[in-house]
Amino acid sequence: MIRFSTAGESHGEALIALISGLPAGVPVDLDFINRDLWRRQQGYGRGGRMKIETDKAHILSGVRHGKTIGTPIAVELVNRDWKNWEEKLPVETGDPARHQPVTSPRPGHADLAGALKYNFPDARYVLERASARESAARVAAGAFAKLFLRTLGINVASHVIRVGRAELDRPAAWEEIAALAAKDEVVLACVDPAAEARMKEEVEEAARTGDTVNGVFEVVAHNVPAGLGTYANWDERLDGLLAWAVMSLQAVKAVEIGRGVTAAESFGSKVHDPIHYAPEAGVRPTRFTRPSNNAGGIEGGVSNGEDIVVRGYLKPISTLRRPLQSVRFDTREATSASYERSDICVVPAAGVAAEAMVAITIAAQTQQKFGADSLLELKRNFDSYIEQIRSF
Ligand code: EPS
Repeated sequence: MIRFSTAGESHGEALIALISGLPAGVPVDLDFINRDLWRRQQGYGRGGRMKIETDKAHILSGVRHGKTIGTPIAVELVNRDWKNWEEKLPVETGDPARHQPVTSPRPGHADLAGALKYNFPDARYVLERASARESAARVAAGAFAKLFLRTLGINVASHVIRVGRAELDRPAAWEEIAALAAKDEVVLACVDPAAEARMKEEVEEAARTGDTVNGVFEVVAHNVPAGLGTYANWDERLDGLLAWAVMSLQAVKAVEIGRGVTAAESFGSKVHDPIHYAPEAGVRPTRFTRPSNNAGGIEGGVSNGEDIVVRGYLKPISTLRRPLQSVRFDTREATSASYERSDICVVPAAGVAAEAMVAITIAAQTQQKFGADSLLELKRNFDSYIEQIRSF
């Protein structure tokens, strides 16, 4: 069973990712992991923190001689900003005069709800863990899931389809989306330059007006075989698992599978993907083909062999340079919400974090279905199942 968790505060010494359950023998490419960490830091509209950090994976366990050994993998990501916070946020009591409380909660952030819940007199400890900085650790764990999936020919990529009012107004091919990950400069991770320019204008407007803007990313998992997840039980449906995984990311307020949203306003004849049959074998295992993929690769909670398409809708970042109204925790007086620094737009970065969540979910389902201790054993199980689908 693949499991993962993270630990760490945004301005603490380090973030930790812990992932277990991967089979032994998966080749570990450190450059690939660091590349994903770099990608998560990019994008037009990222804040000042990204100039401080250069996220790099320091693998502490579970990998020896370049391969997984079937034991828990611990990865450390050092926070370079820690040197500016050692006295403000020490593990020991430290000097209270040097602590840095956050006493006016930001609307939209976890500040107020978290302070009420944990009985904190200020929101410092809340935002330290609620911050999207935590998603760096998810990306490290997700990179391991991707490396595992790659050995089976399964790849996961993302792109941005909306920033504010600007949207990508044409379909994107898998090859275009996958190619974005190789680019050395990330603007807004959109496959269409004209749409990307319009998206950039939205970020520029938000920057000018002390505001924030986000949008919608789309994650695509390519070459996932039919048969992951099941309709047998509510908590085993692949769409439900993916929705949970992506919704758990900071700032995501809605998740859509395929054309889930517009399907609700359409007739069935315009939504469901007809089933065709191609007698000659193609590159994919199944000879059943679909001229469209409105279902986003999942029917009845089960992958159907088409690309899995998951969209995440992000609320705008809640830390505003022109802050909204708030209330001081100590005096209850009306005041402006706290502002230290912030991002203006994080849609491309959130897309990379969502790739990690989708990869981990699909890797977990793969390990569950083809369950094995070594990659050799898993591949044997996987290949024999693919053969079964091929000859169905
Ligand atoms: C983030 C680091 C944070 C923020 C952002 C995500 O750094 P800092 O708080 O030091 O500026 O840039 O966090 C938020 C958007 C948030 O609302 O907390 C990162 O590494 O992604």
